[in-house]
Amino acid sequence: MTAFTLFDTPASWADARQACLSRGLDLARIPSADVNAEVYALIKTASADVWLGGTDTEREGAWHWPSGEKFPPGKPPDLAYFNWAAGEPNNGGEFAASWDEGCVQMRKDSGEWNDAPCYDEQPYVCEKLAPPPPPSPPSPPPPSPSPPPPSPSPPPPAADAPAP
Ligand code: MMA
Ligand code: CA
Repeated sequence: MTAFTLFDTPASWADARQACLSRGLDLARIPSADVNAEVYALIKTASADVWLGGTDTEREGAWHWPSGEKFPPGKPPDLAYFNWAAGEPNNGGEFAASWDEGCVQMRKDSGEWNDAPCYDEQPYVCEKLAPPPPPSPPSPPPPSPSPPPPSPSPPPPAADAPAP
């Protein structure tokens, strides 16, 4: 089951998110190293670094996924997982006076994350949204027939016994 799809069409972060939503998807959320590896593998063929769903545009430094879950750096309770490249997020670093960096891209060469200007146009990865949990009526306990106990295996022949 693959929950992620690469769209190798350059778009700003906001346009990329709308494009995902219009397909019943959302920009990718990366909650674990396993998922990071899955998305990194998916974007090996991308033409450029890709947008993920992370953003801090509402409040500088308050990184969160489209689901609202926060991730570091930040204050607990956060998702524990992040994969920022060394020195990131830097909100532009030495260029911070010229532009803001409020959206998370995954670098195709390393799978690491960087904060980048949200208006940059780049490919993006959408994720299939989890369906709402089904209503759970009270269910009767499952029948539990106890299987017959396994028959004991015959003892091994004694080491010095002749083969039958
Ligand atoms: C670029 C841009 C930034 C990133 C730095 C890292 C020059 O800016 O991608 O988001 O932090 O590179 O050197
Ligand atoms: Ca950056």
